[in-house]
Amino acid sequence: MANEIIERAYEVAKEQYAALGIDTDKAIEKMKEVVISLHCWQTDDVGGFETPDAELSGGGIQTTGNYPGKAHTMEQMRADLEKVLSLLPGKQRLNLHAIYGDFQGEKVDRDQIEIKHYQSWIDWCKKQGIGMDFNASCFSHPMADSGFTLSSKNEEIRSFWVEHLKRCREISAEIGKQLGTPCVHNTWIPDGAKDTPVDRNGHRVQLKKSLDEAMATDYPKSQMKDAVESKLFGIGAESMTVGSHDFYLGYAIKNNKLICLDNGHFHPTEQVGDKISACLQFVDEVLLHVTRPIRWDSDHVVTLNEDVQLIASEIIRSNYLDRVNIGLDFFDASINRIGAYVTGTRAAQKAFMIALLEPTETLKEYEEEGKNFERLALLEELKTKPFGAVWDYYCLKEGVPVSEAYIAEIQQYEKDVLSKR
Ligand code: RNT
Ligand code: ZN
Repeated sequence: MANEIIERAYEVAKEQYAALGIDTDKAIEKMKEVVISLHCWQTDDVGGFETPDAELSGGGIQTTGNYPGKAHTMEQMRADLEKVLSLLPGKQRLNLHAIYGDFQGEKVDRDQIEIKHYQSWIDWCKKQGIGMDFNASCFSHPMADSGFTLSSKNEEIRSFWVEHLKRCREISAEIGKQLGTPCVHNTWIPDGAKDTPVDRNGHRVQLKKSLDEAMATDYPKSQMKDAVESKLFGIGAESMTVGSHDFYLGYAIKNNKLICLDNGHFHPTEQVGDKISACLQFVDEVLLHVTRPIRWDSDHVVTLNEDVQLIASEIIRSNYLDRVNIGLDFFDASINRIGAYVTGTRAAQKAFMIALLEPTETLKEYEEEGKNFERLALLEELKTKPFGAVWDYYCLKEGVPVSEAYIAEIQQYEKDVLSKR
């Protein structure tokens, strides 16, 4: 598309939104505050670098597909991430799992990791000018094979994971310190039961004890922030999840932690968008794992659907951008992974841009006056306003491929780089 057409379309869109009282330039400016943390694990199907060609195993999460070209080494992963960053407008962060350490061919077990194993990632982030988030990896490990980690009744297993978590938090604090932006550390564990357990309580007592032990050290909020991620069920853990939403919401409120809301982790008709303003009455911040569950927590590539739209709109309507940390959590191994990444991230960004182009004040007025037909009608009409022209112009201004132009760039990258792996 010629720049001139993009600019012309933008001018028309600008006038149309102005008629609704919306300043599109301001919306574009506000997109600076929409910082998305890129989950590194879409580049290699949650494999990690502990052993050559490590694969996701256990933990009730699964990737499906074996599309060629996945990242096998740190260099490949960084090249992929750089490609992704070059195709996205706005600012991002990196979200790294502990299994992606720079282990230099050494076998470093999870209870042995140190800051030195992540220094090259910190340096990489510094070079990119981005912040970094971190995650304990409590899956794909023999110590997780029993189905229980931090909630295990086996003391050897439990203390192994407590040590891992302690170290991950310490590493996170150092990451935040070096990069000058707080590192959000997320704890998710797969613990649960395939069949109806009798001692649910026993495991929850263990989990609380483990979290208390692992989080005993306080770090300044300027360096790291803890998040805890709940889940409804996992494959092989269909009957009970120890770290359920009730459990972690309680833990987060009591201990002033962030609650992580992954929109694949609830009953299918529950809306994470609805939970944001509920949780934020009681916790300072939330972390989001934006994903697309299909029939189960399938972690499909995010698309611009109503679930994601509600999440974005709720944040913008309530002016909560500074209390919500936006992360992604999808991993599709059946298509070009870089393409998956860029499409999914752009979809999340688009949802925020649409939210920023809403005449919220007018809608609120209708609502307060009981004019519910008017509210419904305006919400419907907004769906066909020329949002795409604003999005395209934003991409143009940001110097990234506009609209579908990124497809060709990814095809080229596949030809030049991915297909040679
Ligand atoms: C699993 C959780 C968790 C993981 C990542 C890899 O169901 O969503 O966030 O997907 O930590
Ligand atoms: Zn998640």
